[in-house]
Amino acid sequence: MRFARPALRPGKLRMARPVTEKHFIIATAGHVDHGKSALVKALTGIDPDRLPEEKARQITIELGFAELNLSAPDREKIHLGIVDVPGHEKFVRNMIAGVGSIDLALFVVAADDGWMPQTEEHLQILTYLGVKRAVIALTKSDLGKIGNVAGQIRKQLRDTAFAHSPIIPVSVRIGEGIENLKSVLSSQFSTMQPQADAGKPRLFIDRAFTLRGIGTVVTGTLTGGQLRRGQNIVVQPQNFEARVRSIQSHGSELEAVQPGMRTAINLPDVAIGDLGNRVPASSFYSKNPLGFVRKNQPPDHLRTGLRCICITAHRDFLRKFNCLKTARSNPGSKQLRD
Ligand SMILES: Nc1nc2c(ncn2[C@@H]2O[C@H](COP(=O)(O)OP(=O)(O)O)[C@@H](O)[C@H]2O)c(=O)[nH]1
Ligand SMILES: [Mg+2]
Repeated sequence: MRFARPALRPGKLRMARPVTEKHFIIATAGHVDHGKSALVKALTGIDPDRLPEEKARQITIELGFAELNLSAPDREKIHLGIVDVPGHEKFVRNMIAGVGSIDLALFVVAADDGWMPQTEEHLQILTYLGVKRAVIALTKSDLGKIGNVAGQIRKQLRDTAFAHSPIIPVSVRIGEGIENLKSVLSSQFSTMQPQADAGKPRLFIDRAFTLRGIGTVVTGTLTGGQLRRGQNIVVQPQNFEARVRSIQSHGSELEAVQPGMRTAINLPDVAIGDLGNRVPASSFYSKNPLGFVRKNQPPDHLRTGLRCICITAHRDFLRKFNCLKTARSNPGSKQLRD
């Protein structure tokens, strides 16, 4: 969602998109400066870096949003909501918030740099969160080394869910591969079913802010069911009811939104402080917190007493680690708890 602040101001009311259109959400992933935001702009015409600070520093800090309409080979219409995440390790919390409910990762590796620390970290996060599909964009193909880096990517993805994901060389500089990438995305989604409407809408909040004259707005990717204007929802984990005054998706005001759509809702009766001490921090209905642990120092196993950075979509903090069953835990082990 291109949330220049004026979004959610009174807009043209549109009916919900026809149900024949399939909605999916994709998110970028990959190391800082590998061309994620430039690729989103080349695909959609929308610059996902919208904050003045992002422009000044030429770096993505907050989540960015764009949308792309595609036609599947059988002419079915596909609508993609795109979440552009920051690649810098300082902002990995925002990355976690952005990839919470996605259908496919647009995993970016630059031809000049190859596999880098946050390429690896983002792969791990996507794996922890159970993302099963990816398309790999081998960006900056104008800078060469495509064959070498493609081989390196295949090696790194061996034994992961993305082992057989297509690798598409692209360059926004010379315009190479962009149309090919769109057609690969179309064929990926043509075989996928959009999320079913199970009548249980959940919106994991990835951003919340206040607009003057409008009040609190929260955004996220809708899952589980439809949300309608005027409907009452329950804010969790605080567990109170609130009324949805208006709904937008990608800047258009809608009567209703379907699962799998980027969604912004206006909750005029909710003070932003009611949503938690540091938003984005809540979800409607409950949803497991997203989080992982980044080891702060060698060695490569975790052991009781090791200081770790614990990162969730809400915050990060330093903690000493406790292994529940043994004094140390090796990679792949699932027995760790704070
Ligand atoms: N040569 C070349 N440079 C690119 C390409 N795509 C992006 N860049 C440059 O790489 C830098 C980082 O791009 P950006 O999209 O901000 O990377 P992000 O941090 O992954 O979002 C910018 O200076 C872009 O102009 C490309 O295809 N070729
Ligand atoms: Mg960026």
